[in-house]
Amino acid sequence: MSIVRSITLALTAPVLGLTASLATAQELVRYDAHQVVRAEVDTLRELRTLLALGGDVWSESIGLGSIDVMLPLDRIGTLARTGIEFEVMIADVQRLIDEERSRIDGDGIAGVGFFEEYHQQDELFAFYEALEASRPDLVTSRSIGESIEGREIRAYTISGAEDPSSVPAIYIVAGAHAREWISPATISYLADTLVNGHGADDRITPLVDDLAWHIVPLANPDGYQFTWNSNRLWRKTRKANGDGSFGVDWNRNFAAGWGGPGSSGNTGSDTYRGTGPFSEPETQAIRDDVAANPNTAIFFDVHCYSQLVLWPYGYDSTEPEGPAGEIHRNLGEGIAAAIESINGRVFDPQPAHDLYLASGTSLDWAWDDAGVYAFTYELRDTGEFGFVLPPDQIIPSGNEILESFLYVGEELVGSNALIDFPEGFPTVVPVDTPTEILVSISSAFTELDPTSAVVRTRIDGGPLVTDPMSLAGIDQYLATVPAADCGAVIEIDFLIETTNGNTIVLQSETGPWQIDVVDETVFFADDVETDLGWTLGLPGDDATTGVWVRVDPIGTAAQPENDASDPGTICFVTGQGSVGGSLGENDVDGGSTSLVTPSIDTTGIDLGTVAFAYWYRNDAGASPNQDSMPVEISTDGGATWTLIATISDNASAWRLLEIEVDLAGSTLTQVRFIASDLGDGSIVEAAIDDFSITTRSCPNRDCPGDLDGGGQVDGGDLGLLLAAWGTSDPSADLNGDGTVDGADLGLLLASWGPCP
Ligand SMILES: [Ca+2]
Ligand SMILES: [Ca+2]
Ligand SMILES: [Ca+2]
Ligand SMILES: [Ca+2]
Ligand SMILES: [Zn+2]
Repeated sequence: MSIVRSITLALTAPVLGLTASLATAQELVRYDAHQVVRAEVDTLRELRTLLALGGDVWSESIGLGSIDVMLPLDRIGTLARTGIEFEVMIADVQRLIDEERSRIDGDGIAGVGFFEEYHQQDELFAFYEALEASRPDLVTSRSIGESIEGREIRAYTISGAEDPSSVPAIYIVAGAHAREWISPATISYLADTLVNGHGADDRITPLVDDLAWHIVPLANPDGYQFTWNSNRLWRKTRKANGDGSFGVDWNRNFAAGWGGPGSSGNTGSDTYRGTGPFSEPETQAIRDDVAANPNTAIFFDVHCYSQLVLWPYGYDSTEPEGPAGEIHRNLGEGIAAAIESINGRVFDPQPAHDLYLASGTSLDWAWDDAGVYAFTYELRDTGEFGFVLPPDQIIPSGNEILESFLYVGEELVGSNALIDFPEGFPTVVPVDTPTEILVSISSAFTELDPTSAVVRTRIDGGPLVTDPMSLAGIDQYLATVPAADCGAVIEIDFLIETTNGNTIVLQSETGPWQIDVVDETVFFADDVETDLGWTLGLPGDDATTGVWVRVDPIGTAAQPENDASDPGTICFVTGQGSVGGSLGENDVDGGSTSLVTPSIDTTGIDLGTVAFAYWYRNDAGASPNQDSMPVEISTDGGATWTLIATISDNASAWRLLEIEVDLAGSTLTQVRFIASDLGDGSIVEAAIDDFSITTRSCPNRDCPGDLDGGGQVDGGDLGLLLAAWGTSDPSADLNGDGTVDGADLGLLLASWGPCP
């Protein structure tokens, strides 16, 4: 759940009267006739071929899939002859750098706000000094180490708490990679907004008072200044490696899987890991300062570019075990949603290994060794400008990242909790029957009072009724949905208190959840645990791998480990995986594969509901988010098919879908699911479970035979009565004797035709 509020504070950018003129003593490295290309690397052989061209890799890590590389034009010609597919992302790198230079060196920056331009180190620190001087009650600073070239590594703490070491802390590192200028710019905007918003903005004030924000704006000051003085595209530190080469990759030097895949032992490499874990003063500074602030709850390392929100692990393809994995995922998805809510920029939330493995990162270290929740941001953009992002994107980037940190802050102070329905949320409940719902409510950071959990319900807009929920396990509660008449709509939400007295209201994104009270008749229901005669693959299918199978799934990085049924183990998936399987193992490749239900007798249904659980992933590989899974229905034995839904959401989780379909006049009905990997190859995995076809209706009280409320007594009603034959279903037991039988059939036939 997220509650998005707008920030009413008018932000004024402080003008410090500084000029950004550059030291020009050193020769500036030029990138004339260089382009950045995005290569689609499908095999290790292609990867070796690409790397042999010796370009500057702009992607954060190296692996199969998309890689952005800067190359001189002549080698782009060579690349074209290798057959590796690529597209040009930046046609003239030097032109972008020249534009930036002439803007900063010239008069272009006179009068522009501080956050309308990038700033070198001295100016950034002057900005923080001014911030500290303006609100000494909120801002404190300290030196946390010294770089190889003797520059101070500074940290700033923003907090309105009397004792900032006694409140939960968020630790944010920026500027670890020198050329990623948008990182310190964005985080400085955050610092400015937190300080100036305190006392002026109702949302920011408590998040500054109740939390401590530790900010390291330039974790790699030597490298950053080098990008201003000498080489705009420098990434590493400025350590002299002793062989004429310079620099260690800050983000491969941490003691978490140090030396593993996605890092290099070659001193000249942009991912050179250093001589040992924490061999560098720039990483030692972070290690020691996080340790010196044991109230740190979440750690952020802010990079660019690619628009990603990443959580551990990068060094292998696992995620933190137990609830911590789920908390990382939930927070990561909440962060991405918060970012998108501001400017519509889509940031993909995913474990760091989803793209490539990378070892020795601050992210994995923060979780493994420091024991705090950890995220890496890859900020704007997705490759149009890459590292040379125009400065008019600083404030938009600042605002969207600010929103994500306000969300995280609210999670941390406990004004939010996570709600989940482990057995599913009932969008329909039976008539005149109380229904229990299992509810899971948890908070990553705040202690909840389980005795305070209540459910609130309201039937058809009537009075709001509050009932306690009973404890059903750790973080689990049973809520009772009250009995109601057919056709009623029940609104429902949940409340819980934190042990320090905050009340958290848990609702859907649009307010209370809604439940329809209807009479449901099941015509077909399959939890897939036994073989009910589905067809796996059709003539004409052309997928080469990932063909539908009915199995107890083995999870890969893209395919579920468990089915959706409870109880149950078996579902349909696109190709079985193997233990520890990689992202692309036996996913759908090369075309389409179809999953078709058996023929289902739907005689007598007018309006039916097709419901199923699905899993779908298509957000990785060479052309992510391009594929989808159509769901189609046929009522003529498979001769013609009609689209009823298109699944394309990358939940990486089981989701339920219910679709209303007109089945009037049908006798036999089939539904099919077509999973495809079309065009450029990508990772596509799908799964289906818990499929049903039902009708939902309320009888017409003034017209006893009109079971489906259609205004006449007809075949639809006959179908419902026959479906309830022999049961005590009150909606079909027309004479109320407790059994649906011939007497009821007689009454129905006697009233055949339009209702009076
Ligand atoms: Ca199942
Ligand atoms: Ca598969
Ligand atoms: Ca594929
Ligand atoms: Ca009866
Ligand atoms: Zn980076």
